[in-house]
Amino acid sequence: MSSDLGRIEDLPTEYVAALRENNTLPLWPSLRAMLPHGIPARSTQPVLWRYKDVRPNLMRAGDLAPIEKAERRVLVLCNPGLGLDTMRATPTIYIGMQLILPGEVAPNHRHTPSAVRVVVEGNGGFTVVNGEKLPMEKGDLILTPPGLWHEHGHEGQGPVIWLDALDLPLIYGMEASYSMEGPSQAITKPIGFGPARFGQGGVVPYRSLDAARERFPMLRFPWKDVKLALNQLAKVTPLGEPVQLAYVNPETGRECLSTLGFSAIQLRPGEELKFPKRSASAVVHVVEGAGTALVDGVENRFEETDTFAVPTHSNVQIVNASNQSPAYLFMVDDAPLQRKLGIYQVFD
Ligand code: GTQ
Repeated sequence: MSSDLGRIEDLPTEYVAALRENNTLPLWPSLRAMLPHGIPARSTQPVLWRYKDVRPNLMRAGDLAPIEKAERRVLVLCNPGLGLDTMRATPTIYIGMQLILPGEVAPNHRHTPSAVRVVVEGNGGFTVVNGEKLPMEKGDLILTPPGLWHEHGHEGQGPVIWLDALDLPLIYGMEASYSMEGPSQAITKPIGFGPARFGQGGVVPYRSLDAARERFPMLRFPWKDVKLALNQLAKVTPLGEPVQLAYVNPETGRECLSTLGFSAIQLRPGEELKFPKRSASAVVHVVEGAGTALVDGVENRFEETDTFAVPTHSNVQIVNASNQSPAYLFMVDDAPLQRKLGIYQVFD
């Protein structure tokens, strides 16, 4: 196995200077760094963001950053292994915590990155996507796919906070990230439009079989339905096997967005789950319950509404701290992108 392919310092100085002069670089001294044997080079740390640390600073942003000036009032969860200025929780996944206060409006825009929201706390928030008003209740997943207009509002009391997940590092890295602003949308669809048509597993509106496929038939996945489905699945899943549901496009049965994937996990009371090692990176948000996550030997004790990063190719074990109640997790990963690239791997 060749690991010593020579160092740049061993080359004649005037040769290296001549290469630089011509905007070129010799591959061989860096080949192994770019193509390491067996496992990728990884800088992502299995970091835990505690909600009790993030929330007070987010509330302070409520005073410091008026919504009219901020457009989106967000604290970005940054992975220290990837640098605190590059807005990455993992190499492909951006995570933000967004605060909206009663009566505020986060104005209408659309952009090339894909985004989703998972509601963390508060009542009365809503997002309008493509003329559909989507109520935001704790644990709900709301999609704002690439290019679709979206704006947020709040018609309740107290703060509303949600987690934003975007493929921004990827799209920005491609130099393909941009947005457009527009006037507030007219609401053109009845409330509950998506779940009323596509919210029941196994059945879809008859006429959708003949119609051209909608790219995004479900924009809101209510947590109460997903939790019920997890509770049903838990009853028939052998212990030791993850109780995990993928959020899919109900018309295709495949992932609902092309880059990022979403799933919900139930940890049964006292359950210790070992996940198979995977090539995808992920971020896990704790919807309900508490426990311990052991990620590549780093132990993180998590509480409800905490969030942690899972690097590619890492060993993951998650334990429910309670012997009485289930715990519920939401996971976002870049597996859909990796599947499309033909590089997705599960190492059982
Ligand atoms: O709410 O549309 O965290 O455009 C980052 C970019 C949220 C949003 C973010 C965004 C949004």
